[in-house]
Amino acid sequence: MTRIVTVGAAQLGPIALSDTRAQVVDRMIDLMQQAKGCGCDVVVFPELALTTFFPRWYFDKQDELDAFFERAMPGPDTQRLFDTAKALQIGFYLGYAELVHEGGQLRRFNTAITVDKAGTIISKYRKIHLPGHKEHEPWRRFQHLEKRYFETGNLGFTAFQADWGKDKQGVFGMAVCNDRRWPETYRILGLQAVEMIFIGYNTPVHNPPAPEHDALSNFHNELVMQAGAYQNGTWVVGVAKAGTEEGVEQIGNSIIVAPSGEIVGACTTLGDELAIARCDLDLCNSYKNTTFNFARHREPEQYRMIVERKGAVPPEASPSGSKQT
Ligand code: CDV
Repeated sequence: MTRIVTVGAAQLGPIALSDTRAQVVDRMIDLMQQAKGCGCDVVVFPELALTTFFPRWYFDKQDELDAFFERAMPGPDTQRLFDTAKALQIGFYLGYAELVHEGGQLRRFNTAITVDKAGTIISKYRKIHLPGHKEHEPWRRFQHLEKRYFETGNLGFTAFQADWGKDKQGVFGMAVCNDRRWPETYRILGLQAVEMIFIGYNTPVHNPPAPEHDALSNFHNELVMQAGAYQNGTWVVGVAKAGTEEGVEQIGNSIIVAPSGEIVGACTTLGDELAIARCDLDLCNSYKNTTFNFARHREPEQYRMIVERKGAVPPEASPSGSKQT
C-alpha cells in the first residue's frame, strides 16, 4: 500500500519590521497557489511567519511587544489563509505569536497550528524548548528574548490524525524551531507512531554565545532533522524564515527528510521558495517495523534504571574509578 501526501516546504524570505501582515499573507497565498499547482496536499510555513522575528529586539513597552501577537486565529489578517485553504483544498502549518486569555491571565506562546483542507484547525502546539535569554544583554549584536516574551508551551508534543484525502490519512506532529535540536521532541512523537513532523524555524547564522558554531549552522540544521527522522521512522519537514532580516542573517536550508534520513526536497535560495516532495507515509513502516521497532528493541526499563542510578555501576566501582572533579 502507499499513502502519498504531497507536501510543500513554503520557505519565506525576510520580513521587514515595516511589512504589514496583509503583505505577508499575500506572499503566503502566492506560495499556497504555487503549491496547489504542484499537487500539494499541505504546505508548511515558518515559525512566527506573520511578522519579522521580533525577539531579536528588547521592548520595554508591552503594547509595542503585543503588536506582534495574534489575539485570534483566524483573525482579521489571517482569515484569508483559511479561506484560501478551503477554496484550494490545501492544508497548512502556520507558526505565530499567540496572545490568549487563559487560566484567568494573559499568556503569550510561540505557537503553531495545522489546518486541514476545509480550513479548520485540527491541532495546536506551543513551543516547549524556548532558546535565548530573559534579560537585555547589550553585548550581543542582536537579542534573542524568547525566554522573556513567551511562556513554555503547555500542550505537550501531541501527535494527531490528519486526513488529506483518500489513502492520505496518517499520524502527524508539530514542533517549533529550537525543538528540532532535541531528541525528545522526535522520540515523544515517535512513541505516538508519528509519520510526519512539521517544523518551522528562524535560525540566525550567528550564535552570539558560541560564534564558533556559525559555520556549522546549516550542517546542524540538517543533522538534527535527519537524525530525528531516521531514529523514529518518520518524515520531517523543516521550513525556514530565511535571508537577511533587519540586518540579521538567517539560514534557509528548508528541507524535507524521508524516514531513511535522506533529504528528498530542499530550498536553495534565501527567499520565498517552495520545495516539494511526494511522501509515502507507508515508507515509515520499513523503519518502524525493523531497526526502530520500539516494542521489540527499546529498553525503557533500562533507561529508567540508569537515570535513577538503580542497578547502574556506581562510578567508584568502575575499573577506572573515575569521579567527577
Ligand atoms: N527561533 C529559534 O528557536 N532559534 C534557535 C536559535 C536561537 C539557536 C534555533 O534553534 O534555531
